[in-house]
Amino acid sequence: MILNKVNYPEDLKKLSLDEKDILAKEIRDKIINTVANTGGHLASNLGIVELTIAIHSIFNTPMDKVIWDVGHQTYVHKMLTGRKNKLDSLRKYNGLAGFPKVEESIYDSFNTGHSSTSISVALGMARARDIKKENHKVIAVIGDGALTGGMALEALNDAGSSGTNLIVILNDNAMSISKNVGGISLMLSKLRTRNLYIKSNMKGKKIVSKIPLIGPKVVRFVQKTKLGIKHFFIPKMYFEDIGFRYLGPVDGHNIQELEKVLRISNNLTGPVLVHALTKKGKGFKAAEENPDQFHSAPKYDPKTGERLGVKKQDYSGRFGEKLVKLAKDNNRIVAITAAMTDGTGLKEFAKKYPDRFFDVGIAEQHAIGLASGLAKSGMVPFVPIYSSFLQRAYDQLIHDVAITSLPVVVCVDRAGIVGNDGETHQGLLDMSFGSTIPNFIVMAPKDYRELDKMMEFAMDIKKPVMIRYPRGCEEKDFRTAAKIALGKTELIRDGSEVAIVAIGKMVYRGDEVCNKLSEDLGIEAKLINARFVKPLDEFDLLEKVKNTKLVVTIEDGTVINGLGDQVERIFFKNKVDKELIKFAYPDKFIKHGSVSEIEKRYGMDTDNITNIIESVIEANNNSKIRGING
Ligand SMILES: Cc1ncc(C[n+]2csc(CCOP(=O)(O)OP(=O)(O)O)c2C)c(N)n1
Repeated sequence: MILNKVNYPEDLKKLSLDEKDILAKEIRDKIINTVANTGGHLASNLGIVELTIAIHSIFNTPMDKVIWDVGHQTYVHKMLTGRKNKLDSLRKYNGLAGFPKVEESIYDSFNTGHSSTSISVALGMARARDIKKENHKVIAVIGDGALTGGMALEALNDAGSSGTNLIVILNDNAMSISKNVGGISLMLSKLRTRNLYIKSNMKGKKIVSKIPLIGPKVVRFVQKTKLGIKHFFIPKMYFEDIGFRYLGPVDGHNIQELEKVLRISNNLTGPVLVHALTKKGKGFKAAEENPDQFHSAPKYDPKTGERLGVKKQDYSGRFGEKLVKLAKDNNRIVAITAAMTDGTGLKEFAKKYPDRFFDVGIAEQHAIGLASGLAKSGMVPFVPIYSSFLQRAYDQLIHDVAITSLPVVVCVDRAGIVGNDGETHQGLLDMSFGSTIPNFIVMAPKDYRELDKMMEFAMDIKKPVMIRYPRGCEEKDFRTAAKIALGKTELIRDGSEVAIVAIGKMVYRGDEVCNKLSEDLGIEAKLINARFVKPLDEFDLLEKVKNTKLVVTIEDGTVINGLGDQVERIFFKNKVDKELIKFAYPDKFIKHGSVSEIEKRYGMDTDNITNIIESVIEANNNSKIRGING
């Protein structure tokens, strides 16, 4: 095996081109077999094998800095930079991260996870290098999907006119998670045919020149206007017009060609864009045929590609199903996605109502801006965005939606701990930042039925609303369908000793804790479903907890400014003297691992919550007894 001989880029540099081709196959096999067990971003990694080999063959990493956009395509890079023997631990607790991490390797120059950041970061590093009079290369590797993001376009705009030495490698597979969309994608698809155009042009010239009398004239005319035609047919001019030297397109699976073009880029000065054409899922039939399904793959059979485990309906699926139902009776409902049609459950909506569906590319800011324009003009936009990606659009939520109090329904998918994708993908901040925005209503359902109710409520209330729900399935159907009233909580279980106020999926955790308290100590605890983080009806909450001295909050978010803090503020404002324990995640970035491992690590599991409540109750009882006994 060639792979056995390769641990670091210097080993790669000793290989012949033939050996590198064999290595590419071995890397693919290893990734296919490993990701079958760990799950992960299979298709993007299979598509970038040769390009990664070429990058590490030509550039002098880690002196030269490579910034991987999104960072989901770095499994090959990790294998070639000293981590191939740890690949089995990918995305697992204490294992290799699924994204670049500076704390994991000196070959990871920058942490990524969200899309479209690489060119900005690379330009920053290049400018710092120039100021410090250093002499290394900075390379941004960005996909055509990520290039649709506003931040990437802002960076191209800045970099192009900067004159700074910077190499942008565009890994163009014509796919975002699903098929790429938008004008940039159209421009790239014209560029992809560039070689074909030149070839067919030559062929055409030969044929036309053979036509008697008019033939030569036509050829002369074509030659005279060639520049204009070139502008028309070959829009490489886009990159050149904004200040980049454009190299390509090059076959992204031909290591020899790639090395040739990267060598040229390495010797040029100023900003350079290398355009590589790749195939997502390359070398694994199932992934080539369904690259979207293997973008972020669950476990699968490495021989057949059959996905293992039957996929039950999850929150995103339920959201999509309900939206289709609502849209049937309300033709003002529109849906917007930022390149996540499938992930957010909008596939069916897109099929049923193509005129009311908008995929805007990886453009969360624009998605919210677009929604506000639609809302101002009488539409009812539903915009499902993953919690961590919604962070991008904080200002649009404030400036475009909330200040005018427009009826935009932001559906915050993957809220809370998401698990294996780690820090960049955990959805822990949305309740906290959502609550800071005046006019926004922030709510979370405990199960699917309540999600349906909240969507109806949001559609009717005509105000800015966020509804947050977690990754995965409901844990329990609580079978309550009490009407939603603004700010009002819902009593799920009655009790006396302790009141547990929980929100979203943590209502189930509260339910488990109640069961355990009952089993362990024979205590009946009160369980209150908060439903709202904001507004929280003070009178309603105080009334529900008035008979319990101990109040516990449980939420799947940061402890800063979440449900617990809202409850504490209400107690403080109303001078209510109660003991409050807040269960939430600390003010930290939380690494990758399974959801249950993370919950345990941060004391958010049923056993820990119950133990703490029990110890407080016991301590209080003892102190009471001590008090009685003097
Ligand atoms: C801000 C943000 N929004 C959405 C995503 C989810 N996401 C991860 S990869 C991806 C598609 C990236 O496409 P591309 O850059 O072409 O890379 P490819 O996987 O095709 O190689 C998307 C939408 C993200 N990571 N960041």
